[in-house]
Amino acid sequence: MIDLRSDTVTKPTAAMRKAMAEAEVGDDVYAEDPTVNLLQEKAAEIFGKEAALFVPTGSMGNQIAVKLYTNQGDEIVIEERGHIFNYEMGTPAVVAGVMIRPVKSQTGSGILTWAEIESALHVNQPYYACPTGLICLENSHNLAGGTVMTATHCAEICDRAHEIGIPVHLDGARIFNASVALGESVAELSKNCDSVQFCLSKGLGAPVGSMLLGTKDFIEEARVWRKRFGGGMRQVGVLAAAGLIALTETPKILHRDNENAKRLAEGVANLKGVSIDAEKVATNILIFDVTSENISASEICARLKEQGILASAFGNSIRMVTHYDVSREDIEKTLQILSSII
Ligand code: TLP
Repeated sequence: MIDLRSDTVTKPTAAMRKAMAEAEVGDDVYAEDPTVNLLQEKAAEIFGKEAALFVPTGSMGNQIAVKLYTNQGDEIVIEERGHIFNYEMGTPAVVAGVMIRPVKSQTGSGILTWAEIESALHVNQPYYACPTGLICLENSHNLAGGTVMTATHCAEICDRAHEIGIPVHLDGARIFNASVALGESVAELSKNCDSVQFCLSKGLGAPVGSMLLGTKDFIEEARVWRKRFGGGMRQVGVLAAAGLIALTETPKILHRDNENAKRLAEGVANLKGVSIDAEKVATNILIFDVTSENISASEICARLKEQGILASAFGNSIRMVTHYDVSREDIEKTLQILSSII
C-alpha cells in the first residue's frame, strides 16, 4: 500500500528499533528514565526553551497547555480549522471548561493576522463576555493544507498578545516541516510563544510521542497534568530512544517529503476534475478539491484503495500527506492511478 492518509502512519526505522532495544530505562514518573531525560534536554536545547516534557500524544501536549493557561469559563481564540478545535474531541470543554472562539482566516491560508485575532479577543470586559485566556496558533496548519507561518509573523502575534497579558500556545505538530519550507529554525519559529507542542510521531517518524516545551515552572505543572491525564509512562525510555533519533536525524531528510508533496500537487494541478493551487503547497500536506460532477471525493478514495493507495476524503476534498515511507516512485504511481480514475 502507498499510505498517504497521514504522516502518523510511518513505521520505526531499523535504527529506531535498535535504539529502542538497547535503551537505558528507569521510572519516568520519578523522572528517573535517563533516555527520556536526554530527549527532554535535547528538545529544550533545540527549541531554546527552558524545559520540555515527553507526552504520549500531540493532543495531550496541546490540552495540557490549554488547561494550564486558562480558567473555567475563559475562551481560547483559534483559527476555525485549528486541530485543537476540530480534532481533539471537545477536550477544551471537557477538561479545561473553556469555550472556543474560532476565527476565520480571510486569506484562506489558515494563518491569522493580528487584526483578525484582536477582533475576537475579550479583554477587560468584566460582564457578559468570556475573557480570552489563550491564543492557539498552528504551524504548519494541517487543515489549511500544511501552510506555514514565518517567525516574524508569529513573534509579532506573541508580542502583541503579551502586551495585553494573553499567553500564546503553538501547536507545532509539524513545525519541522515548516522549518524546512521557510529556512527558519524551529527555535525561531516558536521564539516568543509561551509554550509549543511538536510531534515526534508524524513526519519525524517515531512510533509514539510528542514534546511539550515552555518555562521550567510551566513544565513542572505540566508534569502533574500529564499524570492526571493518565500519561505517566514509567520505563518509557524505549519510546524516547526512537524519539531521539526522530529529533536529531529525520530533520536532515525532511525536505524530501515537502518536495514529494510539491511534485504530487503539481501533477494533481494538471488533471481535470480536481483542483489545487500547487504554488501554495509548502510542506508535506496537500488538500485538493474534487470539481468533477461524475465522481465524488470518497468514490475517488475508494477506487484509489482498490489499487493500493490510501488517501482521506473530507467532504468534497481529498487530503494526501507525504512522509518517509513514501518515495518519489510512489508519487508518480499515485498520479498515474489518480489520472486513470478521474
Ligand atoms: N493530526 C492527525 C489527525 O488527528 C487529523 C493527522 O492525521 O493529521 N496537532 C495537529 C496539527 C495535528 O495534525 C495532530 C494530529 C495533532 C495535533 C494531534 O496529534 P496526536 O494524534 O498525536 O494526538
